Amino acid sequence: MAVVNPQRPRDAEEARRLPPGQYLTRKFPVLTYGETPSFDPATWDFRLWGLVEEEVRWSYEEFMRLPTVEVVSDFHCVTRWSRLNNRWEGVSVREVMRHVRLRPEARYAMIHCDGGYTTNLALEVLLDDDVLLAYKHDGEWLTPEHGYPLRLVVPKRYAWKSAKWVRSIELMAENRPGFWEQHGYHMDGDPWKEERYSEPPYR
Ligand SMILES: Nc1nc2c(c(=O)[nH]1)N[C@H]1C(S)=C(S)[C@@H](COP(=O)(O)O)O[C@H]1N2
Ligand SMILES: [Mo]
Repeated sequence: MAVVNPQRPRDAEEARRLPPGQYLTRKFPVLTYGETPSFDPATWDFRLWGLVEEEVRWSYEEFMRLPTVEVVSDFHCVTRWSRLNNRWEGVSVREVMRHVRLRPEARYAMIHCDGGYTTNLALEVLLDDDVLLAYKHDGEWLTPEHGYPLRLVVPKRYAWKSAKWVRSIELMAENRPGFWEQHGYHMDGDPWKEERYSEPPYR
């Protein structure tokens, strides 16, 4: 009898989509450093700030009126599991960024989350067309552990860059390390280049 190992690609297509050093999971593991923050729609807001001509702030109700997109993408955690074909629904980061005029020096972004988690991204990575602020996954509202009410999804980077419980994006001139990047994870984190860790002193 053939034994199916769920961690191995089923076919050539899955094998092609698995970055080096990764195995497959068919489940949806939760990976959080710390507690799941609570959410109050009355006080929640989402902000774009830093190197922008004028800051923008949306209430939860306002944010949910922005046009929606759906993106199917693969999710690669640096701890080596990958989950293929995630159907994310939310607002494209390109759409959100249309509402601000960037200062010419803006080249990087810091993502700020409830609970204090941060992660940094180059602006060109953040503005890729498959990057979104998601509130649904595979047709269901995100559960609190997976980032409800709003998480970033950056398919072309390791999943620690896909920040959960996002509250703001800060535009910056210089690159600065976020939470895991300060603890030795790579500043860019491209899974196809296996950019898992950087050399000390991590900046
Ligand atoms: N705010 C916040 N976002 C986070 C994390 C976290 O600890 N806090 N963990 C990251 C890591 S390491 C991974 S692999 C993914 C996991 O997302 P999931 O728990 O929805 O699978 O979320 C990322 N986003
Ligand atoms: Mo991760």
